[in-house]
Amino acid sequence: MKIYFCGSIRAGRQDADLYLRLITQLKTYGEVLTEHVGAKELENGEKNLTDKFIHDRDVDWLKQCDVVVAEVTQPSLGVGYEIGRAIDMGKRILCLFRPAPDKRLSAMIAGADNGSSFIVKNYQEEQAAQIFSDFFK
Ligand code: 6IA
Repeated sequence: MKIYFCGSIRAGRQDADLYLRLITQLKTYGEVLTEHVGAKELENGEKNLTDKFIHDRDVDWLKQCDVVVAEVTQPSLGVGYEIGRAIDMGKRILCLFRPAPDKRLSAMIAGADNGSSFIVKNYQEEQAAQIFSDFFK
């Protein structure tokens, strides 16, 4: 099982620690291709990559993956782009959103839920383990 995890990078790193904890759980279900999304400091090597290299490598990983798991609470153009491309590739997708009074999920993500191949879950972190267990069974 190859898992492509999406989370905000340039759109803001305030949830990076949460991404790392979610990735740690996901690793019990398969190989996470995008572990760097949860990295505390993006490694120096990563910083020297060109945008074209990052884009092409990530699209290649998207093509290879079996499922996409996206933490969508912090809105990110890159994550939205990855989700759109993944839908087009016919991937199974799980989007996780932490509701808050000042946050509303884009209708283009919330409205894409179809109950099977595209799932959107409002959640709190302590519910993630059960959500993953249901999604991967
Ligand atoms: O628009 P964003 O930067 O928030 O997009 C985040 C999403 O795009 C993530 O889910 C990643 O899969 C992908 N992505 C964006 N930037 C990178 C990156 N390096 N390396 C790998 N994947 C990326 C950027 C490093 C740079 C900030 C120094």
